[in-house]
Amino acid sequence: MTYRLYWTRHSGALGPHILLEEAGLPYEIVPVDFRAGENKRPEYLAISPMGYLPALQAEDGEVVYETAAIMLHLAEKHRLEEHAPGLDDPHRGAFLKHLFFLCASIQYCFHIYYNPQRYSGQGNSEEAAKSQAGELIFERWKHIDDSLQQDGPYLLGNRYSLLDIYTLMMATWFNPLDRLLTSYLAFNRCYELTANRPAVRKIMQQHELI
Ligand SMILES: N[C@@H](CCC(=O)N[C@@H](CS)C(=O)NCC(=O)O)C(=O)O
Repeated sequence: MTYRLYWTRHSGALGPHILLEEAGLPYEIVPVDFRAGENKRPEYLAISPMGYLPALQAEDGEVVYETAAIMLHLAEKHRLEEHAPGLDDPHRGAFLKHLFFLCASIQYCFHIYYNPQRYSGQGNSEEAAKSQAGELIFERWKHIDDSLQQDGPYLLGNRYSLLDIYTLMMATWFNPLDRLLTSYLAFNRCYELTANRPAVRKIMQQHELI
């Protein structure tokens, strides 16, 4: 079974890409250049109706989109308990809390940051929407850093998981990344530990991030 990962460099494809690599699952990359509008072509909309990247397709044709859903789906389907605590695992509640916080409270701000024209509305400037989204992300990152200070070095304490991949992925979208790394030191440690894992380094190189 070979997965197809609909992919573009330095996007939400980074997280699923790292997870596929770390888990040693067979996959192929299908490049879709959203910067060139390829994600709005009918062929791609048939796979991901909002035109969002990434999307994951299994050999039987099943498609999963939404970054967090793809990662959770892969982890559960392939029993990657290291990456996603199972139903009876004492870390399950903390895992879900962090995962939903990352995608529902932070990732959507990145969507505004990178697409301010969709959110600014009449009479409001795109620049204001973008700047407000960037500051919200920065403020909310404190919650990640606080959690890591209380119980680090990873989001589940001593246990590395897909949450750390997800956090690293979103951090690479922050401009400038150094502002997060120098303001939030517990996060800085988690980022370094995660970024130095061989599979993570390999995929970050492929996304031209290092
Ligand atoms: N909630 C979606 C957001 C996906 C998203 O915004 N992807 C960006 C790339 S990182 C994209 O496809 N942008 C093109 C567009 O919005 O038209 C997810 O988590 O997958």
